[in-house]
Amino acid sequence: MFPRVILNGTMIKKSQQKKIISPCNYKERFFVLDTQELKYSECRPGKKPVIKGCIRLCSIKCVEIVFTDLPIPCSFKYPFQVFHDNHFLYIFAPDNDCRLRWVQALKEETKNNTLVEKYHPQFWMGGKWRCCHLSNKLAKGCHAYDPLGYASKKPLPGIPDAEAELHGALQKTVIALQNYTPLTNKELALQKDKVYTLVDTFQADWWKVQDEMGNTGLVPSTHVIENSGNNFERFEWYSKNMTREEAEDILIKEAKEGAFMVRNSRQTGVYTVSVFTKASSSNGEKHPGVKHYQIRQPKTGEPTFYLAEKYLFHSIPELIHYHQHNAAGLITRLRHPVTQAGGCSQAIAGLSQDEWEVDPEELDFGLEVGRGQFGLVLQGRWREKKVALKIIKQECMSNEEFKEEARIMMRLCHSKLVQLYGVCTQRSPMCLVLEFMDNGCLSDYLRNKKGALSQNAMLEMCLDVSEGMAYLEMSNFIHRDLAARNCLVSNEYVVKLSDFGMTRYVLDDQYTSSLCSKFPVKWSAPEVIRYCKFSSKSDIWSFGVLMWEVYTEGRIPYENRTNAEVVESLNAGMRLLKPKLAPESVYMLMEWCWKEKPVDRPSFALLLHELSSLSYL
Ligand code: 4IP
Repeated sequence: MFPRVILNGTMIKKSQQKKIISPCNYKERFFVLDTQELKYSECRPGKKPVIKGCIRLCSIKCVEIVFTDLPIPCSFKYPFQVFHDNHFLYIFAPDNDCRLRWVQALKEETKNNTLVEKYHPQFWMGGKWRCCHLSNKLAKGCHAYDPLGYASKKPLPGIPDAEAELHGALQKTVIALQNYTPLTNKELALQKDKVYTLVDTFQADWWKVQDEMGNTGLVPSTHVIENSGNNFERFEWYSKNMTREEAEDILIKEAKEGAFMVRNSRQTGVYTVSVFTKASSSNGEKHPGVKHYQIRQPKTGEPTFYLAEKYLFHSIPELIHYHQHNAAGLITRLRHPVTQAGGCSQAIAGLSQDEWEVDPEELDFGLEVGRGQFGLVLQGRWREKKVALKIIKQECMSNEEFKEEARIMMRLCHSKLVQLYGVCTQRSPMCLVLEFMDNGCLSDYLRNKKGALSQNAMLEMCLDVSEGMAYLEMSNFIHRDLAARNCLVSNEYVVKLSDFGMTRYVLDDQYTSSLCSKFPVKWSAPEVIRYCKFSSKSDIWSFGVLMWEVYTEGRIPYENRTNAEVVESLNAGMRLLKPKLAPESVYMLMEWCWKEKPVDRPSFALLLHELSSLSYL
């Protein structure tokens, strides 16, 4: 009997890395599932498709969705796994419906096989399972496998009709008004200003939403708002009926660098961002003024918005959120939202001052554990917790600006980031309350452990940092000073990022101007040295240097060379040499980070996946 075709379509697959030397790559393939096999081919225009792989259905032991907390490094974002013949094939579908169709059909066709009882719901990465942390790829799974699964209990839906497609097109989205940390596994994390697809509103208080990675879950309906295009009243930066002249009056009165508002433009359906800067220049002379930027939409019909053409967003709140952190083409970052009645909005929506202000009575100050850019770091206690207390010397930091930012930084929460618990501003000098890291800074740690670090340990350090950076990249947050000295090592030897974004508040010109001695030229991308152009791609450059620091066990890059000499050799296309301990494959990643053009460098999401695959070496 001839096999019957059940499903076919284009998806992306990750190489299965069957051999130690297999590369980690993502390839677009045309998949065909029939009653006997799952085949995938390479399709090239005008040429016959070439079959690249074929899996007999009888060898399949598990098919399931992959849950992930990491960004996906290819353009299709909905992963599922096919475990067969002791190999794991990860396939990425373009949308969740497509993924469910494939998982459901494959489960149906394999339900009578000898299947696993338990499977791994997350990826195999960095030499371990992200779900249970076991380091044996063939270790028994950690979650009960359901061979039928929810979807396969129902018959396959028919081909969507025209009306259904129309409903799809009208699918509603919501915007998160504030962050939300799930308390049960039925819930989903929300990130302020991100857009989510609304799946269900069957309960008034809990709505089911889906994030861009395809994960669904319940969220409090009070934390989201319908993204109906012009529903911005609840945002502190929106002043609906403000004219250009009124906006100028209010912002000039406010006279704060980066004070801004979003208002309706005279053109119906168009919005304008008005922002005050002390540095607008006319005839070469600098003087304070208000700049007006229209929020534009590309003419492709896509629901995207931009102020600077390169930075596109799905919603206006997302766009504003991004430019609150990055000037990215604007004259200044949007620093202070100004309300309709004038006056900078005090609290970020939903977060009261109490949530980030630490009561000085609750702090116990202990011994000095270090000295940083901003002053002393002490060991301390806060609410029964061992903490690090960073005492900020007044002359070192622009306090007012930092207080605003601290609230944003407190929302950045990831296992590879040193957590900021709060800020104590009621005493002088101000102090930051941070997670305590027993093993100090990474550069010292590397030097102390010289000769004793295994290849795995070094790779693990790079993976930790790239995970933290992938999270910052996803949160549109630029580190600006990534280096081993700004990473800390926990008592469990986990490396975490610290001091992210802090250089913006340093008042020492020697540190902030690329021409001066304290500027970290040796860690900086060429576009940062030349034009102070920071981005996630300039962070990538610094990450390459950090990898170099790890594999040289804490050596100073370009030892014995001055900043000027370093700039000269970079301009001549020279790069740091391969550290003796770095395998060729690791050095190739460093070189990738040091590509002259930022676009040629990888994203952190991609780098993280590349690094993970190296743990086979
Ligand atoms: C190949 O990399 C392709 O990704 C293969 O996928 C993959 O085979 C190979 O993995 C990997 O080495 P190059 O194209 O750079 O050689 P495809 O066959 O779809 O092109 P899988 O087994 O994943 O299909 P290994 O593990 O077979 O080496």
